[in-house]
Amino acid sequence: MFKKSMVVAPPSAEFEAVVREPLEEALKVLHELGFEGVELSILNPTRLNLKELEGVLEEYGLEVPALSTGLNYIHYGFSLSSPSLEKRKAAVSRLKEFVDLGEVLGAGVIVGLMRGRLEKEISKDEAYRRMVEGLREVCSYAEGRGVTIFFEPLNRYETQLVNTVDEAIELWEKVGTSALYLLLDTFHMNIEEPVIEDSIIKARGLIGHIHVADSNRYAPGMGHIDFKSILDALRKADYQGYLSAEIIIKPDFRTAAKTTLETLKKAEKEVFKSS
Ligand code: LER
Ligand code: MN
Repeated sequence: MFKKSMVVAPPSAEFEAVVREPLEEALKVLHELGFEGVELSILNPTRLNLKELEGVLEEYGLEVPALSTGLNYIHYGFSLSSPSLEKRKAAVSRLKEFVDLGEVLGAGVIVGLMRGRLEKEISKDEAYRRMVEGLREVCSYAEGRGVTIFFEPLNRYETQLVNTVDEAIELWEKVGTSALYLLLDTFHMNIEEPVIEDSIIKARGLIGHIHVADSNRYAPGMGHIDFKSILDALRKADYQGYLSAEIIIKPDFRTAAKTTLETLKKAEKEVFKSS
């Protein structure tokens, strides 16, 4: 069985595939429904009231498997591959601040949108080189602190840098650090991978975190992804981490969260029964 979490962001977040409710209310609902964790999507980890956060996490018995960083790209343009030195530096130092928080909370740090997209001023090779350079610096900082970095292949409409599992494995080999793992997101995989299950098996041993969303990015169960087959592939790949729902909330938070859990639990039942 896999532990489950949901991505929760501040109500002001300009990203739609997250829960945007006041944190304490969101955690209360996740706890009541039976989630084991919460993935926190944060803008500035140094502005956080850590004591208060640790208090509510303890109150609702929730772990934090991962810290989601993409709002820093959406709101501020912080990007590892940016043509702007200032933006690249800001991305590296912000990711290091996330690593510091990850160390305290026992959470991995996601590099998804913060690798940036290809911008007009530079070539793809140059953008890629800068991304690798920034990633190496963040990973070496993370290694020293025992924190894991989760690199996420994203679909072609969100970036031109690393869209597929094959490309992510190639990047992993290039960066060459023990801190780096992959984050596979079923929404992106449904667009980019020829066969999602085969790609999961290919990434065996490298998968650090999973984002679940259905084909339309709504809750699992609201689209046409076969979660039984996906969870079976994750079982075969010996994946032990979280299934974290990064979904567009429809029709409302509680219903989306319940549908997520019901779909995943039903799929799990079938997968683990037959194993
Ligand atoms: C963006 O589409 C996404 O999947 C996020 O997890 C990236 O940070
Ligand atoms: Mn994702």
